[in-house]
Amino acid sequence: MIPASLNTTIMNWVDLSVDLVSFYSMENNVGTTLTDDSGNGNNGTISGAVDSVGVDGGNALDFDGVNDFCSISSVYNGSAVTTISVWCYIAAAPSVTEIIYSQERTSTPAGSNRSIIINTDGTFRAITRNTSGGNASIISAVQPFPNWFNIILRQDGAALDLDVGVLGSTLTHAGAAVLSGTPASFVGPGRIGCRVNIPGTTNELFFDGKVDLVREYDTYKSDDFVQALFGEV
Ligand SMILES: [Ca+2]
Ligand SMILES: [Ca+2]
Repeated sequence: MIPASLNTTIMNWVDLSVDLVSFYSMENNVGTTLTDDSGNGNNGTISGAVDSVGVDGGNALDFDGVNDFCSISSVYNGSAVTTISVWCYIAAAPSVTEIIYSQERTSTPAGSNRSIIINTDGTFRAITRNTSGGNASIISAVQPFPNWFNIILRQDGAALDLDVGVLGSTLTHAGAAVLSGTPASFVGPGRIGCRVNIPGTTNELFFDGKVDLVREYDTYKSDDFVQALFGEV
């Protein structure tokens, strides 16, 4: 049996940069520029969110739940195959549904999206869409607040997975779902901290909490890989 400490070391050898499309460590933002640390130049724009202490001991962005968000226009790979990992700090279950991360479909109806959501009952939800607007989604167990959480959405065409980890605890596979129909592809504008609609014109479901270490990959990563993502912090 491999000791837990050694196992952690092995997981840390996984190269988290392979297939990386974008990475927002929040360490290198300048003014309203959300800096992509992947080297792919997929910078975004910060609207309202402010610097705060991150899960990595560095910086995070703090969203007020009122009108703060980040827009990412050029990041997405247009694919139905992805792994998205987000760390977020949430003080308590929200009084209204909030969107932590969202991407827009290329096909109509516009605004239907692939999203990571925090529900009022304290569960997380991952959702994706087909080209007709139908969806598949997974809802996690009720989470312990306040905490930092690592939420990982994986999609491989029709297959959707959600993993949720609590800082200092374990990463748990929350479930899997199968999408009917033809999986939609996704492009920008994406959002961190609200849903993909034009802010100010609809119910944006703004996120109240902190976000750090956001990564998107253009492949469906293995269970070992997502454990390594969780083990990074
Ligand atoms: Ca604000
Ligand atoms: Ca950080």
